[in-house]
Amino acid sequence: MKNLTIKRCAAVFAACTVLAAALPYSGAPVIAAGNIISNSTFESGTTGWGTYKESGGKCSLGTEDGQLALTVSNVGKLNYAVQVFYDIVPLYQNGVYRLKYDISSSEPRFIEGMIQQNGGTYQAYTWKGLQLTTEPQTVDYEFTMEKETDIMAKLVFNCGIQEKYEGELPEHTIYIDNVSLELVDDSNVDYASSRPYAPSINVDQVGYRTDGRKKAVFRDVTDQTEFKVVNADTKEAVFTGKLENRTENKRADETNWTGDFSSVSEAGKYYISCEGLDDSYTFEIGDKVYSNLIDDSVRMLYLQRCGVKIEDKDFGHDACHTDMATVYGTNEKIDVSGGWHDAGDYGRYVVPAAKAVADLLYAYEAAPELYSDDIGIPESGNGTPDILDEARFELEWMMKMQTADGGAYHKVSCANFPAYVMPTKETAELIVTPVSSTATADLCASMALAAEFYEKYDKDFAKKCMDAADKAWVWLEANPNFLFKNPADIVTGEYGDKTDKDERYWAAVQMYRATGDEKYLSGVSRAVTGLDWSTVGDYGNIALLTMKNADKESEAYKAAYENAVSAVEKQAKSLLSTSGASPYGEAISMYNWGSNMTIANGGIILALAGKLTGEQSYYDAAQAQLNYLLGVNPCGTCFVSGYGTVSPENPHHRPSMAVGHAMKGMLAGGVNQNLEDSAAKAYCQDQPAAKCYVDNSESYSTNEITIYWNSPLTYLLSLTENTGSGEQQQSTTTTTTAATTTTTTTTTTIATSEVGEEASLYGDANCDGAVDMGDAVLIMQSLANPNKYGVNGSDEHRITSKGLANADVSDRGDGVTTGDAQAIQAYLLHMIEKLPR
Ligand code: G3I
Ligand code: 9MR
Ligand code: ZN
Repeated sequence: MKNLTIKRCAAVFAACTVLAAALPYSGAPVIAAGNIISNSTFESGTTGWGTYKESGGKCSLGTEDGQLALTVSNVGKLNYAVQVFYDIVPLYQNGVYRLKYDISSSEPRFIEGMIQQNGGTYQAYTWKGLQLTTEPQTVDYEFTMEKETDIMAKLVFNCGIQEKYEGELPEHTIYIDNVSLELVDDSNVDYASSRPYAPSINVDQVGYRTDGRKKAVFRDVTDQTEFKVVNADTKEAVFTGKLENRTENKRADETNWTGDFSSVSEAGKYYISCEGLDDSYTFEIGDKVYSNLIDDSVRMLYLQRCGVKIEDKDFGHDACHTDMATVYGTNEKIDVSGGWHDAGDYGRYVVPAAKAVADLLYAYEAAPELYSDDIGIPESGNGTPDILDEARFELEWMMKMQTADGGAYHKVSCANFPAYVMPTKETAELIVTPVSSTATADLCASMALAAEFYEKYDKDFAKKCMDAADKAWVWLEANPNFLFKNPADIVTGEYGDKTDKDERYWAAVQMYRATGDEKYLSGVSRAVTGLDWSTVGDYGNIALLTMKNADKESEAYKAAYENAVSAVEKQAKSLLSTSGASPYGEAISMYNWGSNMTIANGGIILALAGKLTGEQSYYDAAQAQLNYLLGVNPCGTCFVSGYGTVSPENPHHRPSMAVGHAMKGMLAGGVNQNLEDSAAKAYCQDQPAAKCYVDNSESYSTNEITIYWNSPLTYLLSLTENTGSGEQQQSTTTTTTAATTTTTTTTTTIATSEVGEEASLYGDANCDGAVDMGDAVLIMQSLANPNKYGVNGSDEHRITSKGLANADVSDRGDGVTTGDAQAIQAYLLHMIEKLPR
């Protein structure tokens, strides 16, 4: 209610101050001036202000005569049962602030006014008890921020019950106006200390496979042209490389160079140095650099288990969420115990569950040798690989989510998200929400897929999976679109969708793969795509690409297969070009919620295209996605907790928040340029798109974790195993003529079969009695990594002498070459009629 012009200027100035204050990476100092509160005089509503209610508190917020007006109809049972607040107030340690506001109440009463931590212990940085009367009083005082810098503190008025003062109160209104918070003295503020360190040389902090592509990304370069790879133990430089590909990286607002050191292949610990820049973090080169990560990426799911006692030194707890759940809108109670908590919250949702299970099963299929039976879950040592045991835990819960007529309930959770407590402390009523066609189709597909995998270990369970899939299919045929929307009184994860076409496609293909019955393909005309929770078509494509027992002569199969191949190749081409355009190699150009999943998913498609075409560039780009997740990114962070040098320490993950440190092996959601929570808004407002990430537990839109962000990481780790270029093993021919020097590394030949070995089935390189992609893959592996997959290699799945005879299908007699792998693919794609060609 003051001079409008002055107020407008103040608001603009305040907005600038917040912007400047929220610069985690920039070196510019913050100017101590202006009102930090942008909506301070309320002439245009309540923007920026909100209320919080709990424990019986009831209130509503509006404005009256240009003042903020909080009408409290019930003071509830706690002093903070009713709060009115202004979010995101940056307070710098040692800064001196002046806080000022006018306040009154229609009913005389005591309240508390403070600036507090938003999360954690909710400690107050400044606090005042206020005896309000109907006459406005001006509160005006200075305080020094003594605690560590908190860039997203909250100005809060506790308007709940005050037992020591008035206690219960009739309905009344509290008026606030002319709020101002200024940083009046920042001479003792060390702004730099509140910004995370931004390394100038970004490497994969977990490490690189010996035969893999190895790249580092540089920034802050002035006139340097070279870098060195240094052995961390001996401090000797083992390689000198050139800084290449200078790129203006607009998305990260920096200039980058890349350094390729793929030829360093000796196992060991290294770092990268470049004159004038800080050395990179130390990383490892080795054949098993990702082994622990693979195990932990799966074991994290064990720690997410619901409904059973969890054994773990840090994260163990008694069985949680064991009550019967109410079917929404009825009095019916059902048992839906089990399954994994979805994420940082404790909801359990069928749609993302299906993605997670599919990733695990296909991860296992892609590289079974990576998955042991001893990762430290209760089923370890039972003869079934732990990854299959873990997936089964989720599948058993999904079965409970199926109705008698085959539909799948969409989800089970409480009505609201819980406080930051361990799962046993969430004791509100569990509610099962209605059936959806997306959940049902996802359940159908994942059960049909699962049936294959458990056949070998537990026939009864495999049959149960198939029965569930059959039932779900019947429901799908009888029911058109049943898309899900959260009922108005349930606010937990929605996992809604615009269409169930892709889910139905996946279900149809997976039913065909499980049964061989072509009737399931009748509705499948073209391949659809997607590997996240809302679009799942590529799981159908993967089912076709990796199907072993198809009738290769069938027209229906051929059509579906070819569609799937071209859908995957088309995506891979575009991903390859996106990845190639970014110095950091990520195959995305927009960073949305869960971008790390999108990046892992892109890696999966790229690696599949590598397997289809044998083209190394696809494998390299797939590897680049993994490298991005593990440290080659503009945030200089390894996004998996507990791995690398710098990784998420404050994930939005309730068990981690309750215990006080991050659970290991969780992939954070990652960069999200849409700033969808208050921490992201506070810290990233002024950041370029590619740096909108903050390791703050309040940042659920950048720093949460989920089961279905971890699972594509596991799958990507599987698919990139043994896909290195094997540069050091490749035979390189250098032809020198007077005018030109050409280096060719394309055609590599390994030993021909032993003299006299006869082919038993042309193309069957792995001697499993069929000609399929596995044969082309083994040929490529044996060429890329002969020490492991060559005829004298160390791996139990290495090519045999008989396999070599079978494999030599192109230009017979020339030994086994990449041409043979290509010929097998051409045959599988029906481009050639028979083998040998
Ligand atoms: O895809 C669009 C893009 O086209 C658009 O340009 C952009 C601009 O806003 O938005 C993109 O959509 C985003 C979408 O995720 C992408 O999948 C939305 O902004 C974003 O709000 C949405 O976030 C979802 C979030 O729930 C909120 O609904 C996440 O995908 C989803 O993973 C997340 O899931 C939550 C559960 O609800 C509860 N449990 C935790 C879990 C993880 O945070
Ligand atoms: O904790 C919730 C997280 O798991 C979800 O992904 C996210 C988006 O749905 O929501 C989080 O809960 C927040 C809610 O949406 C808004 N109020 C603050 C909650 C954080 O506790
Ligand atoms: Zn639980």
